[in-house]
Amino acid sequence: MSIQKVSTRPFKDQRPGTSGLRKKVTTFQQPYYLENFVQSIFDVIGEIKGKTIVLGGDGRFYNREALQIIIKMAAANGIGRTMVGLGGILSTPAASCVIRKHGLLGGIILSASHNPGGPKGDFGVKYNIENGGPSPEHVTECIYKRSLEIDTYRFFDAPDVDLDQLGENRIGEMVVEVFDPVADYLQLMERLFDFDRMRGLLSSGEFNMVYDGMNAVTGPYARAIFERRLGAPPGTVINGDPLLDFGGIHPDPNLKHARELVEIMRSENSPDFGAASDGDGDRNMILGRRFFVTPSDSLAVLAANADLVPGYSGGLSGLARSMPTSMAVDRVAESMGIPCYETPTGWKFFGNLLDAGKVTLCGEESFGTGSDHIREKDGLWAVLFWLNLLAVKGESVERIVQAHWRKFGRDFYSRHDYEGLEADSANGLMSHLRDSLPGLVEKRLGNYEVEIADNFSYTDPIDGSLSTGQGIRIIFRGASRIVFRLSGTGTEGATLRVYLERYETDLERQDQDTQEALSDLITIANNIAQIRARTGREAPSVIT
Ligand code: G16
Repeated sequence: MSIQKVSTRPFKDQRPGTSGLRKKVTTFQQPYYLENFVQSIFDVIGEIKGKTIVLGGDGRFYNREALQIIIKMAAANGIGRTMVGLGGILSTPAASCVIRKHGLLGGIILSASHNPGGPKGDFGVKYNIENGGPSPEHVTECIYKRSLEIDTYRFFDAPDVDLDQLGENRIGEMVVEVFDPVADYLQLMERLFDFDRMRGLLSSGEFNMVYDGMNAVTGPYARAIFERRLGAPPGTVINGDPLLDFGGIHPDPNLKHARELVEIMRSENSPDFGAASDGDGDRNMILGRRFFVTPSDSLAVLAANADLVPGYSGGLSGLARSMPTSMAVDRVAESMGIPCYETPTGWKFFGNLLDAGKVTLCGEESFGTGSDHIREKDGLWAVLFWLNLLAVKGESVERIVQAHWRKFGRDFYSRHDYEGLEADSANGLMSHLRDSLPGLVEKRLGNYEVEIADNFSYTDPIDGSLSTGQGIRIIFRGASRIVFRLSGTGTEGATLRVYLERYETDLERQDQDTQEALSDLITIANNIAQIRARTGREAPSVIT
């Protein structure tokens, strides 16, 4: 066993995106690729000697191999203790929970989130800092800069650690602790939610639920929580074993990819409540019987009813949403007399607000919801929040949402994704939009009058940092909007996201079909962005 210093050369493509470095598995398998990025992390995060970090991933292909490499690099870099989830499993929210609970230096999470897995799928590495949240931009920028100049990495040449046995191992001076990745997280959930009440609901015989783990990381957590702790019958959790390729499922909990769950919830005898989470467990989708709750509505409903849940009954300090998320939650904040912050896309932008105690709940249209309990969005937390509400209110998911619309108005909302576009045409479309902005203000487009047309920028209220170019906003009078931005998480070509929102207070018109309600805005979006002409696409690849 010995420490080696290995000579290497930089790769030029290791700039972290919206959520860490995400690339094809085959890219990560190139010699030194993973090593360079991990060494770049260790090189820039400050004093690491003797400190503790947590490691784990969503169980996808290359998870175990990457963990063994990172463990040995951690030992060679002087880390004192590395905690690794049993079987290499650790959900993103659980990683955040463990970092905070044990006061760790940080953690490395291996996941490409909702992107497909397997030998031809995607892989990813993300570094979370001591507050449990994703590295802020200035840290990811340092990691990237370091990755451009790196010429050596450190590696401890030692046998692999057995990741399937709980307990302590040693590599050189470093202790490797293989720990139960569910325990701390479950304890935190027990503090926030009324487990007795939820248990009562699930054992009443009058209520049933189904949870889809999408063969990804949340299966073991969901079985422990819903089936063992809350007494739901075995089989409540479907696709509950983390598999290397997620069993061929694209682990993105939306209406297209969570097909099995969606079919169950549309069937004649559907359960009362359905939910799913993504590859690494930070996203959530909420369904009632033949009823889909948009993530934007979900955030607004949770905020409006937070006083019914023990962890939030003391009140909310503020709310936050990412810019493309619907404005439904803004109205809840207004009615409560608390602030609502609008941040760029990316959970890292909530970090400072949460740390400063300015925000209690926050969320994004991209199926992410969370609170100040950790510094990541949290899929199972959102499902438990809903379950707790259902147990207290004794009403169906649909009724709860419809009552919300009656009180606050409804934000018809949809996202149209054009995936796998040629980067040049996607960039051309965005630059055409940027050029068109000045001419759009005050213009009438069909029945809509443009109030604001800009490229969103954000000044962090806590540290004053400025983030520009965060998406094109066309805001119409009467609180309807179209937003355009390019995805920061894809690994193939470019993905254009078009976010459409129309606010409706007329009760008679709140029952329309969403796409129909948005049809005028869809036409306007196509026209101003010249989507067909510039991308050659007749229709979006995914509509959520
Ligand atoms: C990541 C971030 C989210 C963000 C999403 C946006 O999600 O953590 O905060 O909303 O990306 O993705 P895109 O840039 O493709 O629109 P995840 O679940 O992939 O970590």
